[in-house]
Amino acid sequence: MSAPITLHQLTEQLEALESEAAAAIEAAASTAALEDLRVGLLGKKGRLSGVLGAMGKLPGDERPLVGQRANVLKEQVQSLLAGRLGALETAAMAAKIARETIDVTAPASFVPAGHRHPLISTTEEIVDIFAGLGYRVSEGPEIETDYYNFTALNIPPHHPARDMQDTFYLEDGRLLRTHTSPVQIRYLETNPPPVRIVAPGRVYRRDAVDATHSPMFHQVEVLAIDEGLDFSHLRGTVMAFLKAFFGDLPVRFRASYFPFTEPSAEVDVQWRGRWLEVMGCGMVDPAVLEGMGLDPERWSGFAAGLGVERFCMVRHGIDDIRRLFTSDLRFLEQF
Ligand code: 2U9
Repeated sequence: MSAPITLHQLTEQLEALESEAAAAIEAAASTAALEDLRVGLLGKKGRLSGVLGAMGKLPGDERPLVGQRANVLKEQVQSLLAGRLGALETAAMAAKIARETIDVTAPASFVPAGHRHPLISTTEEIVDIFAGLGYRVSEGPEIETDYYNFTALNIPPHHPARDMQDTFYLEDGRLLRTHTSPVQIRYLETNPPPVRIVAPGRVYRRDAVDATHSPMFHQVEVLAIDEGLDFSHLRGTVMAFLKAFFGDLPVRFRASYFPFTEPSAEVDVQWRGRWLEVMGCGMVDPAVLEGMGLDPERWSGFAAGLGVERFCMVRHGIDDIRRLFTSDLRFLEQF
């Protein structure tokens, strides 16, 4: 049997426990380590319980001395644990705040913004001018029937005028529209005059590619139908539009021919000392109005058409239409 424990020994154990606990708590690096320490010191099977268990073997009058000392120690350890826990939590929060700090003076990461293609911005500019004159915008399909692209526009099958606008045909007889005029025919089917519309969009023609031709290009077409419209309204509208787009340049009208207008004209502007053809126009042919069920004695109208590429090239001094379709960013980034 081992020697009975003495008051002196237990007091020494409590003192050792006190100094070891203080050092260990101060050194604990995490809340988990701190919890392990708490269980090891104050838990049911912890060191303090060990001392208290041994206390039962002391003479009765010595036990309260050890008990009081043990209680004081327990409170000390609890307050050291709480203090260290608080310090660890404060440090963790400070580290988190430091980690998540946003430097509002740091340079932004580069996001390429992009911008409209010059053909799109030119189209928008043209359409905006007509919107300011009271025109609505109408769009339609790029694959059309023969009726909407040709027949309704006074170009019957086998008419030589079809050669002016040869196009690409699908096997079912439909075709890629050669102008945006079919949009206007479709609009007239469901909207009675008075009508004022612009029709922007892609069109296709069987043309060989060179610096000024492309088998696909963009048009804006204009149509106004009302009572009492005559050539002076057409001329006034075209002049107002050209002035808004190009500024105050000399403009001339030359007599021309289109199957769907009579009379017809081509419009030139004087640009850097040269006459440039920029638009075609005319009074809507009475045969086209009649085909739409409109009485030409009551209704008259004017129409005009332009190629967006031409306007874009003149505006920006672009020498070759192919530059607009090759998607070379070194070129496009200039606009
Ligand atoms: C309807 C009736 C008539 C549209 C018109 C032009 C004149 C014209 C060309 C300009 C350059 C096409 O892009 S281009 O090659 N367009 O000259 N277009 S009158 O006439 C219409 C349209 C719709 C119902």
